[in-house]
Amino acid sequence: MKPRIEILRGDITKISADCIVNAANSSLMGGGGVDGAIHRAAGPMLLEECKKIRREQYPNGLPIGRAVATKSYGLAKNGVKYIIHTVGPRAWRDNIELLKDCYINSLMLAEQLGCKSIAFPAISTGAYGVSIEDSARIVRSVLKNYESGIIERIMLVLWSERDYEIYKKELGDLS
Ligand code: AR6
Repeated sequence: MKPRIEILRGDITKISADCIVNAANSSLMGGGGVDGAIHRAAGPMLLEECKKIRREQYPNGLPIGRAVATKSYGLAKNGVKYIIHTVGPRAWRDNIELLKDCYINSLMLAEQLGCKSIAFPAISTGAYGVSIEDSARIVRSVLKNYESGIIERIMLVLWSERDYEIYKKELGDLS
């Protein structure tokens, strides 16, 4: 089954979905941008769970392209069950095609968790410097043939009007 793809403008911490994806860094200790917004909305228990993941699973940090899930804490009020944390590539030093892995591994993890809906921010397009055009192209390559027995809705949440317009132009035919 092909999931419904929705392109939305707004704040991912206000979205209702079974899981939302965080554009984290490999330390998993929080930061600015969407990561900061998610940690603020979820509350301090999220950082505690991230510290445990670092200790028990990723002492050297979460590698680029990989994904891990935590509970949603304060975001449960939106109906969010899980937060999936993934680390995007940095435009100035990594292969930006690794962004594909962020989306694929987040989708696979969401399926394993039984999520019917998932919301993504435009990973790597803020502090990590990937252009929104490259992001739209890479997300398109992942989603155009994506099918799932579990995920029914994929939301792509863009913060700025410009990013939203570019996604609409590049991915609108999939939605
Ligand atoms: N909802 C949806 N999208 C948002 C929100 C929000 N509340 N806030 C920002 N964006 P960034 P990155 C957009 O910088 O490039 C952090 O410090 C933003 O406009 O959050 O992957 C981490 O800790 C942009 O389009 O993530 C890492 O150190 C997109 O989200 C580093 O930044 C991603 O921007 C990760 O950088």
